[in-house]
Amino acid sequence: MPRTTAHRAALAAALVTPVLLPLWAAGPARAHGAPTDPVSRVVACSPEGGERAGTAACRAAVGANGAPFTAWDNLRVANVDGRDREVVPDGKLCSGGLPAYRGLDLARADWPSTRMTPGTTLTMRYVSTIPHTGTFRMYLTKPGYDPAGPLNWSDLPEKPFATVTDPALTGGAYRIRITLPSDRSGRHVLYTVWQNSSTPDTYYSCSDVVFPEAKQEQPEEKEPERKKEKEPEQKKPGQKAEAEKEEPAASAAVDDSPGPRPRGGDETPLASTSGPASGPSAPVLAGGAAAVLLLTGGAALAVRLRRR
Ligand SMILES: [Cu+2]
Repeated sequence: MPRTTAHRAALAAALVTPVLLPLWAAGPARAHGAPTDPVSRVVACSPEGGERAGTAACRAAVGANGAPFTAWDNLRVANVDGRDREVVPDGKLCSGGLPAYRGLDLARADWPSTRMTPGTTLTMRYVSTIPHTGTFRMYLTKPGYDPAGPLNWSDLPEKPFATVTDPALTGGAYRIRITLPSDRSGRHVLYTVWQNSSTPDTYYSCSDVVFPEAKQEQPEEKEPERKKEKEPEQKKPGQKAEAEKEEPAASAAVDDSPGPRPRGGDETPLASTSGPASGPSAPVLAGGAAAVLLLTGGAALAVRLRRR
């Protein structure tokens, strides 16, 4: 569709369905995108990252970077054409090898993170205001990954666990249905590669995620308490049924619902934030951010679109 139409559609959707981060507060003109759920390092540590931006990891990242991550949605490399492993050097996966984002490559185990449950199906959000066509490839670091070391290509499986082409852009974000591998525990990096087909660019993102620590192999009956604790937090009722219904679909399915069709998990984050800035303030932050967006998002976005 023509760009102006797309912009109008994106704006309309943005006004109906707020995202959970104040990404569209007044700021420099921008386009492109980055994952917001699970939140990417560049978004978490951007000036719009809220509490997360104040964490030790983000402060160190900005320090090492020498400049703030204002252009959180502009982490892209031209003309890679799928040769990610040749073009992006080991240890520099999170910056895409771009000096302007080098702070994101710091090897540390305390980046703002998102809790996840192995084997679950969920909807990733990748915020964007200007639509591009292309394919998203999602990788998860291998079992045994050491988050205290640099992220190298050998830490990622050869093949992505999910691949989605041209997902729906609703509410200002691409909705990407993924089913997580079931054999991860502890802290990992969800590495997202968005290879555009409508531009020469490929976008790279690191989202830090934390799975429950591995437990001993035990009969299910032995762990009822822990399970009960986790369920309501991770998904709303109905989400599970839906995930089961969709299985055994491929490891990822495009969420192509055209409108605000009610579905479990779309109104609330599927996974909650953890890490140094976690706690009861997270929902409050999200709610406040949504309000901020409702008040300022439309105007800021309109200004931005006009600038384009
Ligand atoms: Cu772009």
